Amino acid sequence: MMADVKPFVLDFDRLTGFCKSGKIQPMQRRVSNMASQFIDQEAARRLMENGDPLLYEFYGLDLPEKDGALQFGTTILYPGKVGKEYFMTKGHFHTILDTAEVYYGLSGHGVMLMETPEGEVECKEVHPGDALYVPGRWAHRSINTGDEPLVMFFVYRADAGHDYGTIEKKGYRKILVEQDGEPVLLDNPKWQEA
Ligand code: S6P
Ligand code: ZN
Repeated sequence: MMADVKPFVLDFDRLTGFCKSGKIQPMQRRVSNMASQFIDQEAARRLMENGDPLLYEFYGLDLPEKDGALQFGTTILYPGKVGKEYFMTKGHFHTILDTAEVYYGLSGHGVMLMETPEGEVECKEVHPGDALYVPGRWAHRSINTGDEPLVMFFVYRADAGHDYGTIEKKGYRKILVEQDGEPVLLDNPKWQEA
């Protein structure tokens, strides 16, 4: 199978993150795709009734999920808030838990909120030109704290897989909300031990 993959080039715009030739199309996630993750359920409901805004888009490739292969693409996370909580990605552990990922900031700025199954939490800012290493075992969620799209390139082991269920059930331990115009990390009141 791997032998069938020939070298190829994809033309990601280095500011917008979009594939300029349109050779591949991004996946899209709206408020309704992850409404239960937000703290302010009333704000989420209002947004869904008012156009259900696009939170983010990201590219994935149709490559064999083999441990010798890599998966890569861009994430384009729009600015905005649900209540006081910034627009964010769903977030996930990798199914093969101990598989790492690298993100590279292209434009905009925000943070990557990460946590381990044991409860260690890290929050790292990403600006254009920053390369962020997400070690294996760390769940990762991108959060846009700015007022323009946060665009990042990512690459990870192609067979890593995505465990969304753990985050969907338990939530993240921390949330990032705006207080007096600044991002503040708080305990997630909805977080539950499994
Ligand atoms: C995949 C990588 C990214 C995310 C993308 C969307 O391992 O971390 O491609 O898939 O940023 O986030 P999420 O949490 O909806 O997959
Ligand atoms: Zn990942």
